[in-house]
Amino acid sequence: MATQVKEAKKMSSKHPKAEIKLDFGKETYMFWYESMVLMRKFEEKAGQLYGQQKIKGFCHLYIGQEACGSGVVSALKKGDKYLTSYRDHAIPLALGTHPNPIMAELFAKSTGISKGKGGSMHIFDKEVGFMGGHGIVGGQIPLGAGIAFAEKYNNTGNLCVCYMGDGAVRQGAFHETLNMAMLWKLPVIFVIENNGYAMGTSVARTSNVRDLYTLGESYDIPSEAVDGMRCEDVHVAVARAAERARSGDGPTLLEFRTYRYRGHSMSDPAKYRSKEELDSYKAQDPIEQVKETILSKKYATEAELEQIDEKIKVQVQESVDFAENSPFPEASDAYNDVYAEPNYPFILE
Ligand SMILES: Cc1ncc(C[n+]2csc(CCOP(=O)(O)OP(=O)(O)O)c2C)c(N)n1
Ligand SMILES: [Mg+2]
Repeated sequence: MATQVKEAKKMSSKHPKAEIKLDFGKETYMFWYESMVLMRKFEEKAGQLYGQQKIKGFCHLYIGQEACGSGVVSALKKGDKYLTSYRDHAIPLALGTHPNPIMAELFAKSTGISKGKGGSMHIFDKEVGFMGGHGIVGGQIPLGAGIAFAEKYNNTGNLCVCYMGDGAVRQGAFHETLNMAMLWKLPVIFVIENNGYAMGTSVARTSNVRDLYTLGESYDIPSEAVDGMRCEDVHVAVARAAERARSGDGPTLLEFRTYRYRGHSMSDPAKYRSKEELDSYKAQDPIEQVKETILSKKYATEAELEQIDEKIKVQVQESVDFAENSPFPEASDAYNDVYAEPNYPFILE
């Protein structure tokens, strides 16, 4: 993949790249490390609990893709909005959502972030700007442009990052949204997390267009491929896109080349790919890459990183205890928080 990224790394000459200096300090590296270890340990635990049938229904893990979350969050600011697909537990953790209500949501408990009524695919935390958690492939793409439209209309200076998988780019909604977003110069960053597969179907089997970032160029959107296993590359590309969005130049499309170590969901044994392929990505593990830099730059010692790991392990276990000890929602709660409430705030206020 590394060579694939290198070959693909270009942007149309109509949209020259702004210079962004690669100058990350201790604080950024420690943020990347802590947030990615939290995502990884949280989801490894969720996977285990799924096996024990404590967590039921759908459960799609982000393990392997963590740099695509942390590298974006470090490049943006409070007030910016985020949307993604059903692979949605990890990004809010990087944004600062407490692990307890996310774990409780996976357990379908009333203390969950969506009151136990959404489950794994519907994590939502307005406080940190995380606008879901969407189960319909590509469904969040027009919503992301809509949010960006609202930010522009209200002159907030905020932008919206809209994540999607490689499978979602074959949806009509993707193309319609890209066209309008560029026409209206909306402050949106479209992020394709190209992990090589849509369920069991590889990118190569879905279209002749395999360099997915080139799809943005059809709509005159500045577009590029990024090594999604490296926080540094992700951060720089997003910082550049954010500058463009905030200065009124409109959207950017970024294709993060990444990989999920686990199957599509918990019910997928992932027999469509080889062990060699998986191992080649594990050798580029984003957490290990960041750890190596932290140690080589002496931002922390091995022992200090182990202490962070231990602290996070305890935090994850606390989230499990919190979820276990919480009640399920009352049956009558099924009638609450339904769109058709007479005082639905967005309509009446
Ligand atoms: C409109 C729609 N069609 C089909 C599905 C079933 N489905 C769920 S996930 C998925 C694959 C999507 O893959 P991709 O966009 O690459 O995201 P990834 O799972 O790799 O993150 C499909 C086809 C769905 N949820 N919505
Ligand atoms: Mg995919």
